[in-house]
Amino acid sequence: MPGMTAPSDYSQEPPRHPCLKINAKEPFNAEPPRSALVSSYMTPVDFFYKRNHGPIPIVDDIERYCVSVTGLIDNPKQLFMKDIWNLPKYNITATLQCAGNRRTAMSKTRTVKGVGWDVSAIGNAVWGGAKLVDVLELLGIPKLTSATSSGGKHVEFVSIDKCKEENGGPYKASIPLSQATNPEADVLLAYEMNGVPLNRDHGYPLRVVVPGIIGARSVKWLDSINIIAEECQITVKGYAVSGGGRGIERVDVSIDRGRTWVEASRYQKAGIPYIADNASSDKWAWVFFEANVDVPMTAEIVAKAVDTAANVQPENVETIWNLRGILNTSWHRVRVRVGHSNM
Ligand SMILES: Nc1nc2c(c(=O)[nH]1)N[C@H]1C(S)=C(S)[C@@H](COP(=O)(O)O)O[C@H]1N2
Ligand SMILES: [Mo]
Repeated sequence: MPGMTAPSDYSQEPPRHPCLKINAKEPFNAEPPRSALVSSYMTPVDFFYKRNHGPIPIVDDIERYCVSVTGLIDNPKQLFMKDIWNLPKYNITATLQCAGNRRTAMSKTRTVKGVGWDVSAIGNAVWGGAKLVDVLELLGIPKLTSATSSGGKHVEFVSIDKCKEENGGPYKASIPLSQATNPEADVLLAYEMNGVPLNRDHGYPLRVVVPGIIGARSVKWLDSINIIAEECQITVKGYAVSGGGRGIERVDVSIDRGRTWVEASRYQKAGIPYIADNASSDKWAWVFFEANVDVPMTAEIVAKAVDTAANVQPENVETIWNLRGILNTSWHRVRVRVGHSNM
């Protein structure tokens, strides 16, 4: 991306206030002492919680920095900072909270996964910037639109940071187009926080602010904005394995809890087609599978395999429950949320 780079290590991180309680060092995740929060209605930038998924990007040329707007839109465009500065400026006071705030307390009931936050992964600030509704109007998408003529129904924000949990990919989040084009929703492309340019931790030079508390949608270091359809194509990958040296005859994947299925492709070794029970296949080894499916914004993906003796995985774990909790061969179910992997 022009003008901004995303380092893959932590050698160029910005300075941070020594009072912050560090919950994870790399990527940097920290919250202020609780007393600092209640001592002012507007949280000072230094004390605002910092929730990162990778190293902080570096702006090397603000003049060249631009955000590309693409996807299901008639006129894709590159937006430079001057285009955004030229739009009417709004100052919106909004509290942002990480969805993982107070997670530590929850983990006392039963172990949970994620950064351990106390009670201060929350902050209130006045965000200054252009309204997303004005930016989209400039690009030909009118106010209060719920679908573009080419079927776009969501606005996806893509950043540039290399995120650990995304295997080095960027942080992304999306909101419905109806929210993005609603002037009352106050969605901002913000360049200021508490009256000063955003600092590096909070998304300099430009971030999205989606008011309404959930911080995860407020993508920092914006790289592109994509207008997307409700459904997204994703690749489902997994393994299937049977006992006794039997091969895998087929694997099916469903996105509607088993009402309809698509057959997945199967493979073991590159360049050699997998044929169950053939000498070219490793009979004692697992078989990988892969299928492309269109999924709605949220879905439960199910996979099941059939072996060469026509054994099929049972649908539910309840029917094969046993005291030792072994041999759970039931259908594998995975819940997904497209374009999302936050908190
Ligand atoms: N590019 C990018 N945007 C991001 C994140 C991130 O790691 N990278 N974290 C998200 C999450 S989970 C939260 S809660 C907020 C945190 O914003 P803050 O660090 O400015 O408080 O930013 C969101 N936007
Ligand atoms: Mo978050």
